[in-house]
Amino acid sequence: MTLLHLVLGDQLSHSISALRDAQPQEDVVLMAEVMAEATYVGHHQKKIAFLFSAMRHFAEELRGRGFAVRYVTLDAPGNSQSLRGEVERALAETGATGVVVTEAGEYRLLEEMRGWQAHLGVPVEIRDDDRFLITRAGFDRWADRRRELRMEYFYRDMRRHFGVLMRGADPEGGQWNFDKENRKPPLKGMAGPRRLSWRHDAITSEVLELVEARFSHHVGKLRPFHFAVNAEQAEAEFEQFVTEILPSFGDYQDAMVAGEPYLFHSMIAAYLNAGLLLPIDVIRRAERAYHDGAAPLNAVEGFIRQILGWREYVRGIYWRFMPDYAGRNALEAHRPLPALYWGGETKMRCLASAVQDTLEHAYSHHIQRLMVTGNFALLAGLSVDEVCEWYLAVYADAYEWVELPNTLGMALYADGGLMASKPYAASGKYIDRMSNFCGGCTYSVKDSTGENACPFNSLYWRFIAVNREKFRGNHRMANIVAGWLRMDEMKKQAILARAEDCLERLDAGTL
Ligand code: DLZ
Repeated sequence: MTLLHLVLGDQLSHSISALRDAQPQEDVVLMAEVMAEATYVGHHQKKIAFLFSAMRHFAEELRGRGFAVRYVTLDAPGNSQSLRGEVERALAETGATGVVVTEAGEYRLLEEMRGWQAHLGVPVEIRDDDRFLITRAGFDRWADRRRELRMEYFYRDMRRHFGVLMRGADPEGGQWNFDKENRKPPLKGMAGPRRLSWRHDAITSEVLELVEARFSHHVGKLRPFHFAVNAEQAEAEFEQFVTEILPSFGDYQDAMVAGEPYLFHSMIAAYLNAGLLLPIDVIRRAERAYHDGAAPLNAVEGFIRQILGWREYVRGIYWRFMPDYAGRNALEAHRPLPALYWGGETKMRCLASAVQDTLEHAYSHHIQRLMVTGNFALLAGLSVDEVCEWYLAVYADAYEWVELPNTLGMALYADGGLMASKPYAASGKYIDRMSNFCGGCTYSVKDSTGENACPFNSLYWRFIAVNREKFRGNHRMANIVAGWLRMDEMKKQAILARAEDCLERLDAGTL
């Protein structure tokens, strides 16, 4: 009895549950490049190239392990251009009598998969994605017991459960988190180390040509293309991070430097989220670096928190609150996404730099995402739907399960505080402290009013003024709202006038 084992583009792990009991002699593994997945948002060209090349390399590895792989390239004759269509064709052409698949990472696709059995007329087994360290049901059990779903408490429970960075019942170093040590501004002239870069083999070269031919109208720059495209390369990049970069990661986690998109960040999110690396492996490797004395605790703990804490937590939030979550817009933000997010001109150096990095690399690090592009979208009241779609499209690591809570919940506060205890709103002062952007900017970060004032400053106060009733019950916002209410009336009017001027210029593409 032949079974069809479907492996999706972000399920490139040999331990994936869909392959758990696949029989190389009898079964068929199906992988398919389809327009439905490549265009449900306008993915960055590099993201498509990375995924197609990694999929093709993974298929080769499976063949090397003796599997019969039916790999459908985008241009293959007869490609129906949808996953269901490819499953249907494969069933008809291989005589397989059932389908096995690991649950999709996105709600829209999992919902679709749930209808496959009825449509296809054969059993479709949908298995848990056990690459994550907590199941969806496990997260729900954790959440059911709580009034507030704060990441910090989830993370502590995960540390205890997996015994990561623990000394008996206590956290290593006597503290759960070392954030206070992890907020150093960049040093003058600071630059990140040179990263590994990979030669294109025949598979990658062919994929780059395909993407050039079919997706050149998509956002971003395709070349130079330097992503790892298989597990071995991804592991080598991670090993470079652990040995050369991790020691500085903690201190400068929140620092931003113009022209330095990576600084001391690991850049492994795209590999983790596509399955080339497994979370438990990278957590254990980082922990070992601490115990070997190769990296300090503040760096290792900060790194592990991102993976054992944030990554698992946002996935739990996503599945617990979808599909309602995607429609939330607590602050009623509806302004159309301005052209500058797609590379349009702006004199704001921080935004221009974060967007430029994004378009060039399909990457920018978390503090640029949260405190520059995200913070600006929050303050300017940009449409939640459009901002979420932008983040989903432009980053090579973005799938809705991770993008939506991070953008809608964390950056835009559109879930009304379900994830964050207060909005991540900041004026230009924060950006000035944590970056070297403001020195070379047209706008003056010291000013809130007048034509040269940094737009972040007036927009920040406008954001507080407009939403003050909504923040009334939030004790963490009380002082800020009080600060606005206490401000001299003339000054308030001048700030609001400058904010309106900024918004008009934003819409006109002249900010
Ligand atoms: C992101 C993506 C792209 C661009 N293309 C494909 C594809 O052609 N075939 C495929 O199986 N998966 C692709 N993916 C990843 C899927 O969109 C991803 O599996 C779902 O969004 C669920 O996370």
